[in-house]
Amino acid sequence: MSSRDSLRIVFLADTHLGLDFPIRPRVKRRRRGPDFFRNYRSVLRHAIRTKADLVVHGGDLFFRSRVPGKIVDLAFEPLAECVRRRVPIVIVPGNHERSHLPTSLYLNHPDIHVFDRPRTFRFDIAGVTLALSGFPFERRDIRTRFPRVLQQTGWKGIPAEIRLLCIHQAVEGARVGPSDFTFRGGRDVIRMRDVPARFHAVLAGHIHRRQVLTKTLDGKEVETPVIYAGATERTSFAERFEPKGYFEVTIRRSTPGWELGHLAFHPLPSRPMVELYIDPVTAGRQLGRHLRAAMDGLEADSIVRLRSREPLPLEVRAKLTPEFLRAVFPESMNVECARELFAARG
Ligand SMILES: [Mn+2]
Repeated sequence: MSSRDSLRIVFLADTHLGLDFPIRPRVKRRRRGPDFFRNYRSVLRHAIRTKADLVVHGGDLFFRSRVPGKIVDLAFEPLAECVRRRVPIVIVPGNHERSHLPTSLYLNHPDIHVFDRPRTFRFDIAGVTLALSGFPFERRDIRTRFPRVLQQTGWKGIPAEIRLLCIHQAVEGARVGPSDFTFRGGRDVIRMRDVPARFHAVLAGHIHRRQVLTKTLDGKEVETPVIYAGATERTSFAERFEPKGYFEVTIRRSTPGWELGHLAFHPLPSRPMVELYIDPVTAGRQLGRHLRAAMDGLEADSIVRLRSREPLPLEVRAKLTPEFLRAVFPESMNVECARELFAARG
């Protein structure tokens, strides 16, 4: 058997399938649900077309733990297609799944591997041995418990040339949101120095912004980078400036052993997210006209969020019904109201 010089893994995370995807919608309006499925399928199609050695999903496949059977099938059918085309799949259950994936016959396929408990999956890919260790999202004090949970994966007892750790957790130094919040010392945060150097990389979900962490909080370089692919679509306005996509991770032969090679980020399409501020004075006179003027120049498929810097008069708030907004904004847009619009005045 010939032994290869490199392996290529397609790594995605936080697909949040099922979000805004009602099975029997009460009102007909544009939904964001199909955007999430489109990007998810496009990642898996890429993996099949380029004959990736493996697909890793870093968790939050679904947007919550109980999803309708139709959503479960829509999510698992493309995975089944992947394994039919000889691309094995590894999935980490995330927090939105409450650390469990819904049961499905699809998951019985021997090439779909789920970290339903701390464990290690070993692959022989054209003569190269690859071990993926991981565990489902751990809600309780992962900071203290990480070394023990990692030990429970049994990674030390399983020989392999390449080792990856797959998790759905926050790691120190990870940044989120428009104001760059940084995860530091919380109980829900894993320390960089607790990741054993024998792992070539950590493939992580949970943090929706794409980033690669290589240092401890005090600036020391570590051996094992933590790779966040980020979400494949923007799940909230906090992510509105972030590019979305997935990574292609190459691991190559070196002397001695193996090393992390090229990390290619592949962007995925995301519709523009725009915040429109309502002016309480002009809105009080002509709300519809005010909103139409404010949306002038927006892309037709924008996702709009209405905001206000000041409390709105009661008569304006009363007009901001879903029916009113559907009449004012084109069908091609999504519109939502920030909670502050309905907050009590003063
Ligand atoms: Mn998530």
